[in-house]
This record gives sequence, C-alpha cells and structure tokens, in this order.
Amino acid sequence: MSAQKRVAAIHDISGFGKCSLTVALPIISVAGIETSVIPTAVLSTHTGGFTGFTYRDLTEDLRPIARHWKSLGLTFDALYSGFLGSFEQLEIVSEIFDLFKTKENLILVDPVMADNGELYSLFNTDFAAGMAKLCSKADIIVPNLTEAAFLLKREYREGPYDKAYIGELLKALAALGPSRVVLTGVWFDKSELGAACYDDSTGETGFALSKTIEGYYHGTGDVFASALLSGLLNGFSLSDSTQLAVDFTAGSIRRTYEAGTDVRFGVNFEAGLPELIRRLGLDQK
Ligand code: PXL
Repeated sequence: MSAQKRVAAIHDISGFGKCSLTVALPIISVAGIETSVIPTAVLSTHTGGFTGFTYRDLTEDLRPIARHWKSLGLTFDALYSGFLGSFEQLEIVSEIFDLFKTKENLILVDPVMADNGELYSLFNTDFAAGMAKLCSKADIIVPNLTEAAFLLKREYREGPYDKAYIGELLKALAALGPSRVVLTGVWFDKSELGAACYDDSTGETGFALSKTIEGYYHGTGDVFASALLSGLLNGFSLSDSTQLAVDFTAGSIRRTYEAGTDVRFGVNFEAGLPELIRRLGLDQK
C-alpha cells in the first residue's frame, strides 16, 4: 500500500449541526486520508439559524499548535481551511500556510463567510477583503456565488445564470491567485443545481449539475469541499472531483429532504459514505 495522504483541516468545531470539522473529519477519513485538525473555535452549534450558541475562540492556540507540528517535522499533502472566526485568524492561517507549503502540496481555501446574497452575521466587508487575500495563497478555492461576489467586491447577482457569466466569474476569481476555482450554487434553469470548475493552467471550464431539491440546507458547502478534496487527493481530475462532490452533496440533501429533517440540523451525508468509498475505488483496495 502506498503512503497514506495527510490533510491539516483548519475549521471551527460546531458541536451540533453537522458542519466544519464534524463534517470534514468523517468525509476525508472515509476517503482513506489521515485528517489532522486545527480547531479555530468551539461552538455549541453553528451560527446559521440558531440563537444563544456558545463560542470559545481558540485564536491563541493556532500558532502554538502549528509550531509544535513543525517541530515534529510533520508534512501535509493538503492544507484545508474553512470557517475562520476573525480577521486575526485569517492572518494566522496565512502564516500556517507559509509554514507548511511545499512545491507538491495543495492549499484549499473554502472562503466561508456568506450565502444567499448576504454575509453571515459575524462578518463584514473588511473580513471579505482579508479572505480575498488568504485566497491569493490558495491553489484552489471553493466559494459559493455570494462569496464570489464579496471576494471580487461585486454586486451579488441572482440566478438563473448563463455559461458566459459563470465563465467570466471563474476567471476573475482565478486572477485573485488560485490556479483552480470551484464555484458552487450554479444553476441555469430551476431544474438543476451544482458547481462549475475552472483550471487556469489549461483554461478548461467544467460544469457538474444535479436535480434541484427545494430548500436551504445548512453545512452543504463543507460537505461539498470535503468531498472535492477527497477526490483530488485520491488522484481524480478537477472535473471528476467536482462531479463526485456534487453527487455526494446532492444525495445528502435528497435524503434529508425526504426525511423532513430541520434544515438547520445539517444533511445526512453519513448514509452516502459507502457510495463515496465505491466512487473513489477504495472498496477495491
Ligand atoms: O458551514 C459553515 C459554517 C461553519 N462554522 C460555523 C458556521 C458556519 C456557517 O454558518 O456558523 C460556526
């Protein structure tokens, strides 16, 4: 068996509500990849739709954790950041990238900060500018359409979209620095929803769509980005990894819709893990 890949996942841990580390850990682990974590904060729930949640900030721990890892000589095949709670955390994560970046490894930034045309309550436009700076250090970014607008300081546009608009947006996002961009929440007509991907080194754009399911489901961005990274680290192309992540996320949403679960509670991605293992070809190994 070849050497196991290792990821450093830098997100908060929301105890309830299936997002960030409680999603990244199981998905990346099931993909056969060792998942080390740097928790940025501990919350009782995520911030989307719950009130009264607890929030323990771990900003002071981030540098010491990274320095300890460095002193141990640890290396990572990917550094994967998601929800970061403050401007200061953006700076520190940028330093952590510098500490562990190599020629071969991959930095994936999911610029978690907004959806449905609005910034999440904890963030402002300064934070969005800081996130754009962090994205400039990434090899790959995974914004939704709202985050894309804030990263580019543009007006958010409601769908339906067209291929020319999405293509231009992907190129503008790549011009921030990352050579690959995967944009989520893309749709051309109401029946299908998914993602678009762009590789600046080849100029190739791809689209991966799935049947639309009504409703706004929490944590799907984290499910998507974790599945995407799992595909990439298992040697799948950008477009195949994007399709894999769309199918995995859409399946998770469909099961949750059919069960009638409170949309704040996150999606049932767990039941899709055996299929993810099969799609990655890991059941043959
Ligand atoms: O799913 C993104 C996310 C992660 N972590 C926390 C959040 C959110 C989105 O609202 O609140 C704490």
